Amino acid sequence: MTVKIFDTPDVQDFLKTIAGFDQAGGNERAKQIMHRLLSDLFKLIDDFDVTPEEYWSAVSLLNALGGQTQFGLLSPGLGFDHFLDMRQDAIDAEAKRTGGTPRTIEGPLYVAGAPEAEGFARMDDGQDPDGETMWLTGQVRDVDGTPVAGAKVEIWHANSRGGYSFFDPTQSEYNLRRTIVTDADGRYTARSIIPSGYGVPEGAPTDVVLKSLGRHGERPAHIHYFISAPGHQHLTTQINLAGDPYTWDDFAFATREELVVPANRIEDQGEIARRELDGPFA
Ligand code: MBD
Ligand code: FE
Repeated sequence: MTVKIFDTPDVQDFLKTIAGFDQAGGNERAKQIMHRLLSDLFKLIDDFDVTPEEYWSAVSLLNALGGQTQFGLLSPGLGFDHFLDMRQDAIDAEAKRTGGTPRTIEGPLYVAGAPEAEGFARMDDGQDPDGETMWLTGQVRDVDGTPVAGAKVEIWHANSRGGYSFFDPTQSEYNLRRTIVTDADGRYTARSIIPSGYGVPEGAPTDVVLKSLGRHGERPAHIHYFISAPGHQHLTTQINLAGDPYTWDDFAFATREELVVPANRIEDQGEIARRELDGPFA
């Protein structure tokens, strides 16, 4: 036997009271949003006949997520981050802000305050025994194609085991995190190591949620970017290294066709030696 009480005056009045509708203080937008959120959840409990046991197990899961600061990790897995980007894309399209590299999600692993360099930076600390050297070079251009000198390029990525400094205690501070200011031609170069894909920690609360949906928590190998310059819109994006089995099966839904880039293996021993000696390379 099931009961449905959501539409009763008692429940509807109760929702207004909880959301502070009869109180003078507080914030009007907070009241409206909380009222809608609780209404939707109360209705869900009614519609699905959610049991007290199910409700308290959800509370326990939320506590575990919060206790391990994993709301920010589950969020892209539940598509919120990408949905916010889809909305931002629509806002840009409406304002006729078109062209340029597409945005994609920031993710939960950015850390401010990375070392800053002009034109070139070495990003890795040389401590990853499986780290294979990667040269990363690019040019910041405005939507008309004009190079932007002095643009800030913030780059962060995982190591050969898919771990990020600050979150992976085995890595040194700011390993694989740098801010590079573009040169007179708008160019930047980084020497780093090839990142591996990221996987949500096995058994973590985020993993429990994904498993309950029959989903995995894997991301393809990727490199995060913030690009900023005075007078220009900030860009948050990533590139994906082509050929990863998870390129089109990213648990965080961040892949975009234009952001999948091939990596070319440098075989020429002379060029390898020259790069080792000279660092940046015109
Ligand atoms: C990551 O490295 C990441 O970029 C996202 C979006 C989620 C988890 C780990
Ligand atoms: Fe990432």
